[in-house]
Amino acid sequence: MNTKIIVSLVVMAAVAAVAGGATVAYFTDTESSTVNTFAAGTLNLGLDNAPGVNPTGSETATWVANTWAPGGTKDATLYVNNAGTLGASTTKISFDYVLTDVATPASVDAGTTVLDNMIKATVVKWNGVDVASLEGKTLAQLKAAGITDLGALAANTEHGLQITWTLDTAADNGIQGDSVDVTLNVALGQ
Ligand SMILES: [Ca+2]
Ligand SMILES: [Ca+2]
Repeated sequence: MNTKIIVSLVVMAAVAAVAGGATVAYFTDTESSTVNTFAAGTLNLGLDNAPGVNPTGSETATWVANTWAPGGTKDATLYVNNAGTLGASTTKISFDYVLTDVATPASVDAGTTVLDNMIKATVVKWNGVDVASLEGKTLAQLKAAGITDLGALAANTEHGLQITWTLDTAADNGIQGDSVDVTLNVALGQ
């Protein structure tokens, strides 16, 4: 290739570059996606002895029976409320208690039964449906059973946990004057 041809090619390339730069003028348009926000929801459990009050905290004294005798019953419903904005996939309950087992007075007939074996949950209903795995269990058996999952609880929803406690007619003088302080723990899980 001689010098003239090389010079001509360089000139042509330069002309092409100028011409090309002059002709690139495409339309464009730009938009933005804004206000993309992220906020955490809430999972807020509440318990109450009355329905429909949208509780958010704990409750006391749902089931109270004093001066109980064999055959006695106590029926009440604890209302379990998901006051949050997120649905719960699990509603887990467990029972615990402190037993005060006093000596039967010498002035009455002797006995051998113990109160936590004599108190039974004869009816257990969650949202009106029997919880077969818990019904008929004594307090001692309920504690030993550990955690029971009652299932989902949607946001802004309340279900009743009805329990009828019965003092077994098999109870004897061994429980006279004894008492038990029961705690029912309820936990919502996402
Ligand atoms: Ca709460
Ligand atoms: Ca006793």
